[in-house]
Amino acid sequence: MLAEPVARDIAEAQAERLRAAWATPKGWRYVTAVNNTEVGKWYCLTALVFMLLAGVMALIIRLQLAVPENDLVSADRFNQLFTMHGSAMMFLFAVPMFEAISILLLPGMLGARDMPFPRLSAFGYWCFLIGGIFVIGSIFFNVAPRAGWFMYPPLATMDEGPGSDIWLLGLSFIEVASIAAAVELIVGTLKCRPPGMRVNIMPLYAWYVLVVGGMILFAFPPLIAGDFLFELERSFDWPFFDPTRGGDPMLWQHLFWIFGHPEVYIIFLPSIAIAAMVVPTVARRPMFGYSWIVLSAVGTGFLSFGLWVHHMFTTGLPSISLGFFSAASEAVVIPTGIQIFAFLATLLVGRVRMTLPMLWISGALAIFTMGGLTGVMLALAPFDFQAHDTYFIVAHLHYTLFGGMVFPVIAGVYYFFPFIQKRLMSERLGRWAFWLTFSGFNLCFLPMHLTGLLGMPRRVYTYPTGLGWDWLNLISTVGAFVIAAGFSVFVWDLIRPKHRQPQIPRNPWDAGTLEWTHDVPEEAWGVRSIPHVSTRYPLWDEPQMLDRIDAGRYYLPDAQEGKRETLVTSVIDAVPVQVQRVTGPTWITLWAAGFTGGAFIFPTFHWYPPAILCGVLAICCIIGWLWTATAQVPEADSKDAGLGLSLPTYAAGPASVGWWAMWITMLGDATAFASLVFGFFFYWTASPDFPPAGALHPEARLVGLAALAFAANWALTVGARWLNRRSHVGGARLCLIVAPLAAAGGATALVWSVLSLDPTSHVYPAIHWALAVWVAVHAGAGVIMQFYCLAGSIFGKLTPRYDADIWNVSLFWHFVTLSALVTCAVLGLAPEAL
Ligand code: HEM
Ligand SMILES: [Cu+2]
Repeated sequence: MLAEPVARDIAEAQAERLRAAWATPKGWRYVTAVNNTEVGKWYCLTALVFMLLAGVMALIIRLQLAVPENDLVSADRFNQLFTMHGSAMMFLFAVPMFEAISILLLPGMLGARDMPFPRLSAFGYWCFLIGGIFVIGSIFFNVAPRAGWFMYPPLATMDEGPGSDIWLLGLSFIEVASIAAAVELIVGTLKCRPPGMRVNIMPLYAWYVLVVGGMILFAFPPLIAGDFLFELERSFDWPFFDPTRGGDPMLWQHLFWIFGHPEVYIIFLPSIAIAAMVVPTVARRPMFGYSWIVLSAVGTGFLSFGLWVHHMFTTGLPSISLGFFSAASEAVVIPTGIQIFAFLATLLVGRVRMTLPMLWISGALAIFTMGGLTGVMLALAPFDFQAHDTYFIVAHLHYTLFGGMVFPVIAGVYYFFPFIQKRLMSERLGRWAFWLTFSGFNLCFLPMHLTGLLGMPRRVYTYPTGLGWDWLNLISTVGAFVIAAGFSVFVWDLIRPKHRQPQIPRNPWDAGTLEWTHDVPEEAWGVRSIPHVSTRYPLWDEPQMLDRIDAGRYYLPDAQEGKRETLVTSVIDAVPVQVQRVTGPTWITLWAAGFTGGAFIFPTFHWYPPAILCGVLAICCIIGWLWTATAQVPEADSKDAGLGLSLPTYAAGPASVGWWAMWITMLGDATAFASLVFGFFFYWTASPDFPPAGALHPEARLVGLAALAFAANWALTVGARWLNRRSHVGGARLCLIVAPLAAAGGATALVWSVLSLDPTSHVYPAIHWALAVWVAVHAGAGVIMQFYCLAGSIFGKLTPRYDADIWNVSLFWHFVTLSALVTCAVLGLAPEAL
């Protein structure tokens, strides 16, 4: 699997062409870059800045609590501070940080040139930046959300001012960006591995990306569905969580924690993934128990969806469910323990070098284990009854989050810094930072266990003296500032100018995985040529690989057409199947993100016309971006990919990465829809007056009509694809003209069927309305897609041979038709059944 060496001048000419194709824009156009290393760096830095801001808020919280009866900040300010601290740490730091690091490193680990959809990563990043500034910025205007990071109604419903709306809309916007990044990462892992890298030899990090990406896909949508309901309640008074009109605040708690518990593992698993890259390198031996780790990671992922009720032990649920969820919460210790023991085993049998990254990993293990132990205590319902909503919880959650996230991420920064800069961070400063942070952390949070057991509730802005809490709080505050000192040292070390420091060669830690072949920052092409891989640690097993990659002796050593290209391989065995053209620098993603931001941000102030305008403009930008850069008709059907291999340059349907992305996105979308349906049945089972006596029901005939129209639309869309494939272009276009009419008719009939119901009167009509609106909005998106295909067919972008677009659109409609039919069944049949 190696090409003959080529003459030096030919190799240089190839490299020049690659360099030109992958060049990062200079000057102010730099912001249009979409390359994963650039976007990944911005993403990491932004998440870090948000974390520092949230950290400053924590310091203010701690100052206020340092002594009893303090009045440094008012009660209202305090509420804003802890809400924003928690929300920013979770939504603007912990989850995005994983995606940021993955965007930066995953293509490297997989020997790919870039992610499959670079513009999508850039779009996700800009959405994150805009949304994050909006959410965090609210604290400077004294309008920040203040109902706690889980926004429980009715507190959050009754809160005057835009705070709760900022939380709901701003964070939904960021969640959508998180899902986009997750889709990209999953497809990247499944389809962009180097030839030969079967799933059972891919780096453990990639496995964790799959597991965590999948979890994001199933965990975030319930929260988005909840946000959707909650915002409808706040803006239009639809009473989803208002018990006086049939609503139920418990539904929010369920939806929130169905998201919220997996979220904890979404935060924690990527840190294990970082450790799984660091530990084998410092131990100088392959990771022990690879398949055990993979199985446990998958197992943790699954189990984490069955634990959410342990956050709701005190809400009066039946004791049978307390017992079940208590046992399930204890059970998750097993897969978590297996992963930790696998690390310990690797360290035990290896020759460990206590480098800086390893130091931070050891700190992480110690702290996380401690947090895990208090977790085991809290999973016992009777203990939780005592400790619930006290400082014991604050201690527990910070032990898990610092051990399971902050420390491993910092280890990752020390470990991967030379990947970005070819320079090492300072050993001396690193040790100072570690010991300050480690001791400060324990000084701050260890006493909180006791403060909590002595009865101090969380989220109180002050407390009277004489309860035995005074000195404990003072110690915690001192600890918090010691952490801050540790962090300052770390951040200084990170940003201090290092150009006088000598550059070191690539792979300073002598690691075995492919990311260290990347020649950053000099070369933006990722890898000079894409190697064939047959072991888990290719750089250890084939010491000449680096030189051969650089000599262009593997796949895609050239960019003959001046296009950005990477290899697509099969899902399980990584057999090369396609040369994928990936997108390059552009302004349009920035515009698209800006307008999408407007569409989410204006409604927080109830400015609907500009919001709608922004929405329309965002759609225009996205259409423009897709039209000009995706599924382009290639100049030739196939091309030489090196090593005598000729590969297609275009793929449609299940062979294409776009189709996979659509599938995965729609899984998430279907999960959000399922959460709404869950809401319907939740009310039905939990509420005695659902439907209320004498309630109006949706117009059954209209519902039936809607179902028929949606079915017809589906048949027409699939028919269009079928006809187009068989070169009946005229027939296909006709279908694409009639189908949108059917879809629009279906959506109209559905909304019409609920039109006489007053959604503000009771939750029964409100949930009908919510389902109808959900389907109608999706139908609208589907109609735009159908017209996009029609235009493609007319202007030669979609032909019988090159038909990826219509495959993706049919796939979209499979899902939306299913949700439309389920909605019709619920709306049409429920009145009969209830
Ligand atoms: C400098 C380090 C930190 C300090 C001193 C700190 C301090 C605190 C304190 C004192 C509270 C309780 C506020 C109250 O209940 O009144 C709190 C809450 C919280 N913290 Fe931190 N924290 C730090 C870092 C973090 C990190 C890194 C994360 C997550 C990655 C985090 C996530 C949270 C969450 C989710 C809450 C709950 C907020 C709520 O009750 O709504 N914290 N923090
Ligand atoms: Cu939990």
